[in-house]
This record gives sequence, structure tokens and C-alpha cells, in this order.
Amino acid sequence: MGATTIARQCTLCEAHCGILVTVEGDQVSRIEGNPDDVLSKGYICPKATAMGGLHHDPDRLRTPVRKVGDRFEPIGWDEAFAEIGARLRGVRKAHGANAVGMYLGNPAAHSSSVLYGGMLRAALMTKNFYTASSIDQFPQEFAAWRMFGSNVLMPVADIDRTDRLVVVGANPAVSNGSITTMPGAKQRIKDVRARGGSVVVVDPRRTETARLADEHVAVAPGGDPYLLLAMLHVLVTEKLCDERRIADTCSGWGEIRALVSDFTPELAARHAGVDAETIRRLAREHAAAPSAVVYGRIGVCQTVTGTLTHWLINTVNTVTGNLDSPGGQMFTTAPVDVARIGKYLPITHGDWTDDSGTFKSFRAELPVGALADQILGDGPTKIRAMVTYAGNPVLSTPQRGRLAAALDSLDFYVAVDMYITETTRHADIILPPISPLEREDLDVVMPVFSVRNNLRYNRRVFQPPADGLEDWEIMARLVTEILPLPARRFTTRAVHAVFDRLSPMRLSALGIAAGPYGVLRKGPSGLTVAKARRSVGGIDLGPLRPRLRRIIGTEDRKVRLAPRDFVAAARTLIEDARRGASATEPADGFDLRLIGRRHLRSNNSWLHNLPPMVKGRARCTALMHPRDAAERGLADGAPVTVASKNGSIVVPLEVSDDIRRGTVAVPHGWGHDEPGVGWMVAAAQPGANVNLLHDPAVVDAFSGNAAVNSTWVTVSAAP
Ligand SMILES: Nc1nc2c(c(=O)[nH]1)N[C@H]1C(S)=C(S)[C@@H](COP(=O)(O)OP(=O)(O)OC[C@H]3O[C@@H](n4cnc5c(=O)[nH]c(N)nc54)[C@H](O)[C@@H]3O)O[C@H]1N2
Ligand SMILES: Nc1nc2c(c(=O)[nH]1)N[C@H]1C(S)=C(S)[C@@H](COP(=O)(O)OP(=O)(O)OC[C@H]3O[C@@H](n4cnc5c(=O)[nH]c(N)nc54)[C@H](O)[C@@H]3O)O[C@H]1N2
Ligand code: SF4
Ligand SMILES: [Mo]
Repeated sequence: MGATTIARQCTLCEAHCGILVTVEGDQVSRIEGNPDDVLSKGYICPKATAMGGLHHDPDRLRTPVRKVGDRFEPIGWDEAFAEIGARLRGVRKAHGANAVGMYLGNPAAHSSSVLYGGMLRAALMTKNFYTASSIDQFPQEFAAWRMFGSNVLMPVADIDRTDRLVVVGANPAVSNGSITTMPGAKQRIKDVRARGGSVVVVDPRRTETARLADEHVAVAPGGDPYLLLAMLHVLVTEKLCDERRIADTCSGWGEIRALVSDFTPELAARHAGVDAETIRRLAREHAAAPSAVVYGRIGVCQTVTGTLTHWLINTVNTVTGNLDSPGGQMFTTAPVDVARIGKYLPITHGDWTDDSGTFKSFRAELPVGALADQILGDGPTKIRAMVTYAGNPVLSTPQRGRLAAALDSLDFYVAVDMYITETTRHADIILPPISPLEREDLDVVMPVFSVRNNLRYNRRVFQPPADGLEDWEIMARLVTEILPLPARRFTTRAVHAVFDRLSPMRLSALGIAAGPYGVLRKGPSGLTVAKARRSVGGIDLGPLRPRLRRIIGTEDRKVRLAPRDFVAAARTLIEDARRGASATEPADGFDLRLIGRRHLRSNNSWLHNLPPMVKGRARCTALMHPRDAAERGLADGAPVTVASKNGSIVVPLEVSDDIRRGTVAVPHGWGHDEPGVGWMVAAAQPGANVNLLHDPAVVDAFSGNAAVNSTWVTVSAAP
């Protein structure tokens, strides 16, 4: 049988690298990088082959399953939807809309089906809506909302043109960039230096990215706001700011100057864990570079000062003239121009809270730390039924180890996922979408945060099975089951007929037609889906262009440098620091700070079932500095107990001077030793669930984002 090769993208992580998938018969025989891809230019990481592994994985669910006793049995789609509808409507009728909760996980954002995830969320009209965003980019959205008037306006680092890249709390050499999508990040970083620029990495660990840099600054975990405030002090007192541009484009400059006027690098040094001279030099070098960008990501999102830190990152870039300017922080002009639409979306904070009053809603969503208690509690918005879509919150979120029991206690739980995971094993019914290689799609989400404007099309590699459904079709069916339709037996068919005509592909095509390159707008390109379809590596829409004035959502159309509550919180931080106290001080006998880490062959919790992704040394280890290990009498490879006030786990120790003293790093997404999980390869090398150690109530002060890089632990020899 002849081989055929099909161009599409790997949709496992944000990079969405272009791949060439070679198929012989019904088998994927090879996956390579697509040199014609306009964004990734041939780069792929070792995970790309997992697109084939996933497709062929015998543990992947191919039909809906229903829990019978402690096992799952296949069930037909119609029967499944009928039961789900009856159960969800029953809970809503008896207890109201808030009694049905929904959790939406990360892979949902990797196909245009996410539009229908949003539709289901809207149909549910529940206050109990959660996503992985609140352990991820909430602080970045919050800072963007307050500074630029829209949560969507999270600026992207213009890495391909910058003269100076300062990476703070991100490891793009492994992650390939996030909210600055940069497939092949390693080469892009090398290129900064090759064209005469410089690269600095600010991270408690000497990461794979730090190894490519001119300089590694081993900041203390949580030390970044002190570092950035002191950099601003230097920029202000040494008059290194772009005053004209600030006056033209920003408000609040006076407040910023007053705030940092006496917060010297000497005062910041101990709290930042960085010496004063380095802080001074970082500020001066940022101002002196023709273009420069501080790029911050989840390392700093996942701290109690996440929003403040992202505000300060944006502020340092703005006052040095590097906002909305080539080589600095920029905004994309995506084919579906979400940045432009963003300012019309009403964003609110604190419209409601969880029943304990601890967590405030942000953009109509509650921080995920509230989830287990909302199920287990007995308050007015108690969750009695759940829908999860493409998420594994039992492993991916801190819940004091109570989420598994909470999910078991539900009246009804339906999961949309292709595996029986630590989370979905608690479901009454699991609905699996077709494999990613069976999907046709337009990539409309990732271009919103990519380093170049682009549009790329995903071809099907395999025809989906006759009875296979895509995520969006599953969502559409769930919406239909929830809507209060009269004469349901007759009307559902009509509703489906409407939804079928509104596939995400069609909706995206409309969005593109109405967008900045579309046929409905006058312009040179007349971008159409047909053109994207005809390309083998997508359509390049050019470098990022200055455009903030047109898309900014603030009333006076100026960048709000000094949101009052941010300034007040920063002032408290400064005053505490002056008194010697800071967010980075140890507490209660715990003496080590726990942070996370990612591996190139891993992707959150869900690629551990594919042998090529987990071969070799165990990867769920605690990384510790040799002197910290020696002080505790611990040897490399020995099992150790990592304990916090919330729990403990046992993992092998990995000793390395790549990590700052006083800090340990354990990756998340492991802990596959739960009974009844359906991924058998993963269960054989389970690792441990680091989120058992984190306290769900320790969050970023503004957005409620889980602050999992703030946990104090001890490490000792395992018994
Ligand atoms: N301690 C700690 N915790 C963290 C992090 C950290 O750094 N430290 N990082 C956080 C971050 S950034 C994120 S994004 C979250 C991720 O958290 P989650 O999104 O909750 O978890 P994932 O591990 O991505 O699980 C994805 C699930 O979706 C399923 N899936 C994959 N593709 C599809 C698909 O196309 N359709 C459907 N329906 N299902 C699919 C997989 O089988 C898997 O069960 O984890 C967070 N948790
Ligand atoms: N291979 C791989 N790629 C991925 C993923 C994956 O799991 N594996 N996940 C995808 C997802 S969902 C996301 S959101 C992105 C995330 O992309 P990145 O943000 O690049 O993620 P991390 O690799 O976790 O990098 C966070 C860095 O912050 C550092 N850090 C921790 N605490 C602090 C602190 O207080 N201050 C500073 N300055 N640094 C700190 C950590 O040491 C770590 O190097 O990656 C995506 N890509
Ligand atoms: S970086 Fe790897 S996992 Fe992410 S899209 Fe590219 S090939 Fe896939
Ligand atoms: Mo993420």
C-alpha cells in the first residue's frame, strides 16, 4: 500500500508546530516537521510523534462509556445523551442552574471546538464555572484588563525582532512559548544573540532557556516584584524613561514615580534574592537597548503577587518605550481579531464568590481552588452535578486531595475526554471526541498570541469513524439537552440542524471574513479559508504591527500605568520589605520553597501513556541543590518525602546545582496510581501528584490564580 503525507499541525501544545504526517494504510508511519510551515519552519519537539501514538493508543476511548459498578461499559451516543439530558435537567430543576458545575481544561483551547465549550458554558448559566486559566494566565489577563481595558490584550514578546530579551518565570526552550507562541523557541533565542542582542533569564533554576542566555539571574521564588520595582526605581531616578512617549500614551506616570522613588536596589536585594548591582545593571541595559522586552509567564503568574508582577513587567516595558513597538511587547493582528473584539466584552471582578466567600469571580469564572469545597459544602451554590471538558483537575489543581472524593459524591458527572483519567474515572458517563488526527480545523486561537500573524489550516489525516463525534458536536448535543426546549422529542432535531450549519469551521470563516484581512473589509489580501486550505504550511500575515491606539479599551485610550489598587498593594509590599518582612520569608518550620518544572517530553498530565514519552529516567523527581541535599544527608536518586502543611508525597531526589539553594522543583501532572485509571502505561510509572502539597486558598491576591510557586516544604529521607 502506498504512503501518503499530509500537512497539518501538532495541536498538543500552544506552539502548534506544522507537521507532515505520513500514513501507510491505517497506520501513521512517520511524523516530521513541515519546513513550509509559516510559523514553525520545520521545527518539532519530540512530542510531535505523540500525535500518532495518541491516535493508535489502545487505551484511548473510541465510544462513550457508562459507569456500571466500578467499571465502565460501552454505551451508544443517543442513549448517553438521553441519560445525560435527563440527569442534568433533573438537577437544574430541583436545585437551580448553579447546581451544575463545569470545568474546562487546557486542550479545549487547542481546537476551534472551544467556541462550543463557551456555548455550553453560556447555556449552563452557572456561577460554578472553572477553567485551567485560574492556575495559569489569570494574573496576566487581570493586569491586561486594568492597564489596557481588556483581558484579551495580553501583550506578546516580539522575540524575532528584539535586541534584548529578559525572560522572567518562563522556560520557552522547553515550553515553546505561551502567550507568546514561539515554536522553535531555542533557535529564536539563539537568533537574538546572533544578531547582536542579549538574553537574560530570571529564574530560580538554571533552565534550558538560561543555558542559551548571556546571563542567568537566580531570583528567589516570589522575588520578582521586588526586582522589578527596584528596576523601575533606577529607570526613574536615572531618568532612563521615554518621557515623551509616556506623556502621549499613558496615565498614572506620577504615581509610579512616587511609588518607586525610594525603593532602592539595596532595599530590594534581599527580598529579590538578587544583588543590588545586578538590579541596577538590568535596568540600565533594558533602557539602553534599541529595543527590549521583559517576557513573563507562568512562573510568576503562579505566585501570590502574580498580577502585580505582570503589571510591573508591562510597566517596565512601557516606560522604556517598548510597548506596542517592534522588538518590545506587541499585540497581534489575528485573522479573527479577538484583540479588537476584546474591548466590547464586559469583564467584571467579584460579581459573585464561592459559598465560603474566599474566591471572587473574574470574567464570569471562579478560581479553581474553590472547586472541591463547592461540591463538598452545603452552601446556596453547592455543586451537585459536573461537566468536565478536556481537563484533569484531580492532578492539575490544588484541592487538598479532596477532589476525587468530591467528584464521587456528585449526583451526576459527565466527562468529555478520550481517556479514563484520575478525574474522569469518577464520571457516570465519559464522552470521547475523535482523535486530533481525525479533525479538520482552522487555528484561530493561537494566532491571537503568536509572535507572527498567521492563519493555518488543519487537514484530516484520517477520516473519522462513522459514529465519531468532535468535541464541538458533543458540546452542541449537551447544549441541546440543557436548553428548555418545548416538545423536546421533535425540536432537538431542528436545533441540531441549526448547530450543524454553525460548525466552528464555518463560524471561524465568518470571523475571518469580517476580520482585518477578510473579504468583508477592504484590503489587499482578501484572506479566505479556501486560501488557507490550499496552502501547505499556512499563510504568513507578517510581523506584529503597532496598533494599541486602535484596540485599547480604556476610556481615555491611554495605558493605565497606575491602577489604584495595584499601587496600594505595591506600596504595602515596599513598606513590609522596608520593615524586613516579605512574601518570600519562610514560615512554620518549613525551610524550602517548592516550585514547578516542565519537561520537553511531557505535557501537563496527559502524555504519560505513550511509551516514547516516558522512557528513560523517572522524571517526576524533586530537584535540589547539592548543598541542601548534603545538609539533609540526602543522596541523588534516593526516595524523599516532600511535605507541606497540606500533605506529603514521595519522589526520587535529583541533585543538581542548576537550582537555587533553598528551592526545590517538582513537576506537576503526575500521580497516575489512582485505582481504576484507564491509561495503563501511565499507571505503571505513576510519579506523584505535587498538587497535594499546595494550598488551594493560597492565591494571587487580585485574580485568585493558584499560587503553586509559593509553597513552603520540607524534604527528608522517605521512611
Ligand atoms: N502544580 C502545578 N500545577 C499546574 C501547573 C503547574 O505549573 N504547576 N500548570 C497548570 C497549567 S499551565 C495548566 S494549563 C493546567 C492543565 O490542567 P488541565 O487542563 O486540567 O489538565 P491536562 O493535564 O491538560 O489534562 C487534559 C485532559 O484533556 C484530555 N484531552 C486531550 N485532548 C483532548 C481533546 O482534544 N478533547 C477532549 N475532550 N479532551 C482532551 C486529556 O486526556 C486529559 O485528560 O495544569 C495546571 N496545573
Ligand atoms: N514540554 C512542555 N511544554 C509545554 C507544557 C508542558 O507541560 N510541557 N505546558 C504548556 C502549558 S499548558 C503552558 S501554560 C506553558 C507554560 O510555559 P512556561 O511559562 O514557559 O512554563 P514553565 O516551563 O513552567 O516555566 C516557568 C518557569 O518559572 C520558573 N519559576 C518558578 N517560580 C518562579 C518565580 O517565583 N520567579 C521566577 N522568575 N521564575 C519562577 C520555573 O523555574 C520555570 O522555569 O507551557 C506549555 N508547553
Ligand atoms: S512544541 Fe512539540 S508538542 Fe508543542 S506543538 Fe510543537 S511539536 Fe507539538
Ligand atoms: Mo497552561
